[in-house]
Amino acid sequence: MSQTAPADGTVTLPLELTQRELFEYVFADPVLAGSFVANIALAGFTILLIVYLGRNLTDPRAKLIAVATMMISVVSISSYTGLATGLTLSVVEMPAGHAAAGMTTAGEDGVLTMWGRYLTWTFSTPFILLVLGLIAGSNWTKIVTTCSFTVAMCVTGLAAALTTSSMLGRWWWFVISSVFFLVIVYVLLVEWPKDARETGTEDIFNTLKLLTVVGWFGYPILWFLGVEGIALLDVAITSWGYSALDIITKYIVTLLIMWYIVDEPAGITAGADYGTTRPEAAPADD
Ligand code: RET
Repeated sequence: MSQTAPADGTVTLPLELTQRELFEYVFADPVLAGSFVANIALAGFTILLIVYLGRNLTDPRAKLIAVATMMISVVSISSYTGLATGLTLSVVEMPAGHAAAGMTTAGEDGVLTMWGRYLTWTFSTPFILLVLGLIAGSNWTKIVTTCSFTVAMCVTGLAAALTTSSMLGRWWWFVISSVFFLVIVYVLLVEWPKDARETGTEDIFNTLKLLTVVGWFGYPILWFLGVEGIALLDVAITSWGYSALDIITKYIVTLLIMWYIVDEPAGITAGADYGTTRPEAAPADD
């Protein structure tokens, strides 16, 4: 990289916002700050509720579903703490031709990018899919397929948000990510409903499937309309959009799952020796 000093001898240094400045920027905007804080509170409350509702579970497979469900909120509380503290936020300069090109944020060229969201979806969405697959009674092949593709979708979505070299680059990442998303949608709409019918969990699965498919489609739509895409929506509204979708795809889905599994219905249980790493051992009775 070369830097040229103006003829009068003054040197212009590129400005970079500190984490403290980003934190102050977030909390100067109650709508933006609210979109983070509300989710920290909801995730904390959801974790406590899972502990409470799951306290009498005995079947290891039902417990696995409860733990994997809890991980969704564990990732979420960490994700939103990263956003609220400014740790996982950056001001990113959009390429020429982007609707938000030339915008400034807190005096710096660029728009506020909540890249921590895309990063943490990489860790939260596999747990959602693991739980849905377990409830449907899926084999591991389909579970691993969806979990792998969601990681690929989130990482390429992160790349779309952070690419500043060209518009084509940003949208190409968006297309790749969307194709990966369609693999997940296929398993959710075609494969797992069949499995759930055989397992006898189709009622709960179909409700979860509907919330998940409709909710998950909201994310790319929001990305498209938001400041990363065509910039029709401003940062705070985009952020609330994601937070609202998170409420549906994580906390509402979690509550439905927990209410269903507390009674340990036959479709989700597998007996005391499920998943043992000591096949020769007698089944434990706790
Ligand atoms: C992006 C942009 C690129 C194209 C696509 C996207 C999809 C994101 C989705 C996110 C789901 C997140 C959830 C989080 C819960 O913790 C990355 C926005 C297809 C579907 C459910």
